[in-house]
Amino acid sequence: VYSKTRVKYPMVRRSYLANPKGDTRRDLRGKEPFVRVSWDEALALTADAILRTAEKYGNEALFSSSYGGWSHAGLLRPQVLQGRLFGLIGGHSVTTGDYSGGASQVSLPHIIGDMEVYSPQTSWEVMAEHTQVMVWVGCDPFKNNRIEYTVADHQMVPRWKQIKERGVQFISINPQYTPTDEALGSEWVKIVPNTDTALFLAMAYHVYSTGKHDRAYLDKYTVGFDKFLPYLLGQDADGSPPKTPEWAAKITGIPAGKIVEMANLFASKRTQFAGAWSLQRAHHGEMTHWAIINFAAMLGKIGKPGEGVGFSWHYGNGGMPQSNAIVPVGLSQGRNPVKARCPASRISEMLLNPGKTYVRDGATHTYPNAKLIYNAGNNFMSHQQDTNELLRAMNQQVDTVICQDPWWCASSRFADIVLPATSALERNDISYGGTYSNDKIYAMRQVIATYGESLDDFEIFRRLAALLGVEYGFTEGQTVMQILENAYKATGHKVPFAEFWSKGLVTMPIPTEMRRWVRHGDFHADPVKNKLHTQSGKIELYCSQIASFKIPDCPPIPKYLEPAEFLGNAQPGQVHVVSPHPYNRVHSQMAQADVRFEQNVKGRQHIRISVEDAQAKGIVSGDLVELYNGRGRLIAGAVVTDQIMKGVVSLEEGNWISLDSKGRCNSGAINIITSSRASSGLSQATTANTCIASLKKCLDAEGENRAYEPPAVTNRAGKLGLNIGAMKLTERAQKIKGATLATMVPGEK
Ligand SMILES: Nc1nc2c(c(=O)[nH]1)N[C@H]1C(S)=C(S)[C@@H](COP(=O)(O)OP(=O)(O)OC[C@H]3O[C@@H](n4cnc5c(=O)[nH]c(N)nc54)[C@H](O)[C@@H]3O)O[C@H]1N2
Ligand SMILES: Nc1nc2c(c(=O)[nH]1)N[C@H]1C(S)=C(S)[C@@H](COP(=O)(O)OP(=O)(O)OC[C@H]3O[C@@H](n4cnc5c(=O)[nH]c(N)nc54)[C@H](O)[C@@H]3O)O[C@H]1N2
Ligand SMILES: [Mo]
Repeated sequence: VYSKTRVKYPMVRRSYLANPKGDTRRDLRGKEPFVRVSWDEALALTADAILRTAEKYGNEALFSSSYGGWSHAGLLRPQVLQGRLFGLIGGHSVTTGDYSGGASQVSLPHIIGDMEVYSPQTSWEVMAEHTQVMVWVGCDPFKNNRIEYTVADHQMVPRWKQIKERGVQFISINPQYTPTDEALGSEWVKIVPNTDTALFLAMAYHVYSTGKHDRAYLDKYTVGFDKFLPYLLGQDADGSPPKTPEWAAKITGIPAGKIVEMANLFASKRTQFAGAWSLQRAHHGEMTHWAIINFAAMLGKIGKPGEGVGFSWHYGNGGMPQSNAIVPVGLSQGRNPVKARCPASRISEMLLNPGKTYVRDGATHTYPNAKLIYNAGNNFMSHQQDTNELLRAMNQQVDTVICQDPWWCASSRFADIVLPATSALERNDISYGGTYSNDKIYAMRQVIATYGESLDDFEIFRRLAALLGVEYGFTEGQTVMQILENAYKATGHKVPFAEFWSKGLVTMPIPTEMRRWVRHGDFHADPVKNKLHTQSGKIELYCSQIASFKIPDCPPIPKYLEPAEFLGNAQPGQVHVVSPHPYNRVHSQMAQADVRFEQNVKGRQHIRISVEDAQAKGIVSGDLVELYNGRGRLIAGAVVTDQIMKGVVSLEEGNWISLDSKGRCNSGAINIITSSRASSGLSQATTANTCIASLKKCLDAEGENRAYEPPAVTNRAGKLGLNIGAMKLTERAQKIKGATLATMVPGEK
């Protein structure tokens, strides 16, 4: 919180400040110095830019990149407050879906009636009692559960250890050996990235051809096996070969004998498949979870105690029993009158193609003509794939970029107006935990004074609302403490608010029956009474709804479709780059903090490289390496290890950006080289894990990594000269809101 990378005062990029309505020299974003301004000036400039954009192009041209909300685990999340403000002034274009589970959140509701990626898992006690084999497919709970969307409570760690002590066998299918595997002693099965679908198809082929599939289960709980089977057997109209273990061995790199051995083991033991989200952040990412579901269904496992499929074991302490208690809810985002949506990871495509139509989940949409980006609590310059493409798109299309963040993160640095927010330690809020157990409510009390001139997100948006004449609609006359108290009281918790606030924590009991809870258990017990929310009410091994969409790159059964780039079509010597979420941080947050020295190599993000690749390229641990492809180049620090397979490197996502004179990112930010290709026309999700690059030792770095230094700040030449009164902000806001003000609250000034 006291890092030199804090934004101390409101800041405006020099050329933007000099001429906000004219040529702002967009090409200098991220390059030229910032100028300190007062809050009054910064907010007037912001309000004016919002209004000018809406006046000229309509409210659709205001784009919120504030997707997700990993910034702050309280009730007053910046992106929610932002949505609330913009809703009151006629709305803005927003993102739809997310990066995390972007493919499966669209496909799985059609297939198994639920997104699954954000759903509670079978409770620990059931797992401990029933499970014999636990299969991690890319899944790494000991890393990914270190954080969560609310407050992580780490209750899973001792519980997994207990499960291990009961003799459960752990198998990890992953190009690298993970912290989970180390903790639980998993057997490591190395797989070529992006080929898991082929593995599960081959195991399905094997159990079918040896008669180990559960015909009665398929009849009772699924539809479409008759349409899936011909594909498995090589009798599909697509002319593809039978999905034999030998076929899959060539694709996955797993020997056919091992595929057969695993299929037999899973068929004969009570087995739970834990699929990561990483699997579906890939080209044709919709296919992988589906293939796992079809295989588990053929073995008759889904819905049985300790068996089946789960796609959220690594998230929200998956496995914690649920309290089902009411959790506190903050201010609502209200209604957004603008209907334009951009799939979360398609920002560059949207900017480069205003007005273009696209399909998602069977419906046709149009990209808005986005001219202003408002970013709060979100680091889109670091999280969006293909940074160079994004920079080109912003240069071409975006007049104003506003970033509201406590730090000089990648997005602040490339913004025109930077509004410094306080950090979570500098204000009051409430949170709860965990995402699935919901068994605690926390008081997030302010513990330090606000830093510099930074303001709480609530206060920044309240002041903007006041300038735009919608303050009452925004606050509804409440202070922050009143909002928090009301939210707490609405949970009905018996501990009074004052006592909760001073204690800091209250707990909620877990009902006994929830300790026996089994994912899909109700459906298994009675598939007629407890139908799934699919069209057929059953598990769809073939999905007629998806078939009806007729999407060329998303078939109605899970097929192995070769990724556009992977080891199977790479040039000799190239590597597949996976970009897992960081062990020591949440995405880009704290990338600048001292904790980075625990893992950084020569001040850069560390990259895991196999012993074989390192030897072939003359790289040793501690060397700088360059990773490059047609999209970009970056420099990272080598960690040579036998815990990653040959041909694959692993570079955690979330570094800030520092470009050298050759355009190389000198801090190792992965998205300089990733592709913005969509998974398919079904979900339009990110494919961050589908990335091929060349690797070499780097001997010509141009100096230290400067990504974690604050940018240059210069004094202004002369006065800003904004006559705020003359800007008539409130009057103009009334006009863009239109004549029918459904959002107007009586008494509003
Ligand atoms: N510590 C920490 N935890 C986090 C986060 C964080 O930033 N830090 N972020 C949170 C968020 S927002 C999300 S979305 C989740 C992400 O959760 P996930 O997407 O499940 O996790 P990742 O960390 O991206 O990747 C996990 C593993 O996937 C493997 N992998 C990559 N590609 C493949 C493949 O093709 N096949 C197989 N079998 N394995 C593959 C990687 O080697 C890695 O070990 O994590 C959450 N948890
Ligand atoms: N290559 C690759 N790219 C990826 C992924 C991947 O696996 N590989 N994963 C993707 C996924 S799943 C996700 S979820 C995204 C994550 O992308 P983001 O959600 O953008 O990630 P964060 O770095 O957590 O960004 C949060 C920002 O909020 C700021 N912040 C913190 N507290 C506050 C606050 O109180 N107020 C305000 N206003 N700001 C605050 C932080 O400084 C930070 O800049 O990345 C995606 N990008
Ligand atoms: Mo995510």
